[in-house]
Amino acid sequence: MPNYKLISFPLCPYVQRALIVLAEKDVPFERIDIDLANKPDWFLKLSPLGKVPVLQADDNVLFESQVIAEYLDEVTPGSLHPTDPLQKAKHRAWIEFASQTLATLWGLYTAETQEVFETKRKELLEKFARVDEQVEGRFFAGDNFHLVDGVWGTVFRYIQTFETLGDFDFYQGSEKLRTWHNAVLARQSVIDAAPSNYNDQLLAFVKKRDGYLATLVKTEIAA
Ligand SMILES: N[C@@H](CCC(=O)N[C@@H](CS)C(=O)NCC(=O)O)C(=O)O
Repeated sequence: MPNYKLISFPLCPYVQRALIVLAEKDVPFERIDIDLANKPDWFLKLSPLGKVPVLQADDNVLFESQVIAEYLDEVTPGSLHPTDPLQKAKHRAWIEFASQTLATLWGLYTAETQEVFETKRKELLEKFARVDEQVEGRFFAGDNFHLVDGVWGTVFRYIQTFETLGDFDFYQGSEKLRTWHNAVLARQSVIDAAPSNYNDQLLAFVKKRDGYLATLVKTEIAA
């Protein structure tokens, strides 16, 4: 197996996507965290888009979290994708939908006004209602954990933190979504993909952005 190095940033949901597969597949790797506000030159030379995660496999450089996740899944025994091509394509489609949901979440927690926040919250409700129709069990496709579950885990982690700030009704009372959320967030690979003080770090970030959501963060958070 090649020598793997994952260039990372602690709060990044896309980095978590790669970390979850590395943990699920028990792949040894070295992790290098960088400061995204002050990207090192060596990183900018390596990363065509200037974004994390980047995976170095010996001298080969891979970028884009889903490319990295799929590669790691393919070169290790077993698969976190279904074998049936149609089901696999469906999982990939709902992974892309999770990426779009992450973009909406970014819009929510950086919204400067309550009005923009509400627009983003409504967009999120619509997205969760759409994915709710697809969920078939404890996990996305029943009892087995797949790549798609890990990716949605990075969405649920934000929801878990934001739910401490108010009743935003993200899942509109859906038992199915709540069960899926709980099952994914209880998975060891998903737990270990974020720092243990993730909640505080995310709230500190929200405070620093000083948008509408920051007004709901009551306590002083040490960054
Ligand atoms: N589509 C990319 C998104 C990665 C991404 O947006 N990473 C963020 C951190 S979470 C980043 O590196 N941002 C730095 C920048 O845009 O300058 C992927 O899936 O890998």
